[in-house]
Amino acid sequence: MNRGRLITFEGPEGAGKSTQAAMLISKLEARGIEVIYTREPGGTKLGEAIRGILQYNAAGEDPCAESEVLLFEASRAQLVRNVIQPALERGAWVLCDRFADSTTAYQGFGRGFSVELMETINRFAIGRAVPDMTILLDVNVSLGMQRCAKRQVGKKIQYDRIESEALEFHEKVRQGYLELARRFPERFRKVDAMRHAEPIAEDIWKLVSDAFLSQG
Ligand code: T5A
Repeated sequence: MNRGRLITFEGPEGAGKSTQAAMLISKLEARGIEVIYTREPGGTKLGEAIRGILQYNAAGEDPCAESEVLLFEASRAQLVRNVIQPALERGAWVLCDRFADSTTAYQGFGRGFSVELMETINRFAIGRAVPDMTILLDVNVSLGMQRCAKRQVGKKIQYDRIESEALEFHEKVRQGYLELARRFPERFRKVDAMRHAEPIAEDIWKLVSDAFLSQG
């Protein structure tokens, strides 16, 4: 049995990661491929509980910046061991909505922790689950935020703890992602996400099918 593929979606807020992951899943499933979709933080019972703490202060107090890093990593370690690694080993493909690069971009470039330290902690959390491809959906901060705001029209839900950070923070995150794409060209594929969903999905399909499905 061949190992499956791990494809991660990254990008700033409102980049369209969930939308594009769903579109890619339909295309892969139409080819008879077993696909597991999951997200970070979350994807396991423990991870979803951590998500509540990180996004909506479920514990009743803000995590300090160091705790924030470790909580994201705890969610990640659990997701890798209980969901991602077993799926890859049985040959399934895993599409993960955010993964380790989110910590490097948000807590490293955004919060200002050492990028090397974030990468070291990421390696501890992910073990062998290194993504085969990371699709960076690049969107400028104002457009991404407009999309998030539009999605919330008529709903009670407000911006979560990290979405509520200043625009400068989100700009550092975006620039951090672009830097990661330059540093790791073998894994990252940058896609212009400031377009309609359909042409973005076509570009992603070409990248994925050329890389993994064209060998026959
Ligand atoms: N975080 C996460 C860290 O700080 N460190 C970490 O290590 C990790 C893992 C997670 C938060 O945690 C932070 C980052 C985040 O702040 P989340 O709720 O999972 O929070 O939020 P996001 O991952 O940012 O996901 P979003 O739901 O905000 O955005 P998506 O998934 O990128 O976008 P999507 O597909 O939901 O689309 C947003 C809206 O835009 C529309 C959609 O219909 C939707 O309404 N849309 C488009 N509109 C126009 N054109 C397009 N091309 C569109 N594509 C989608």
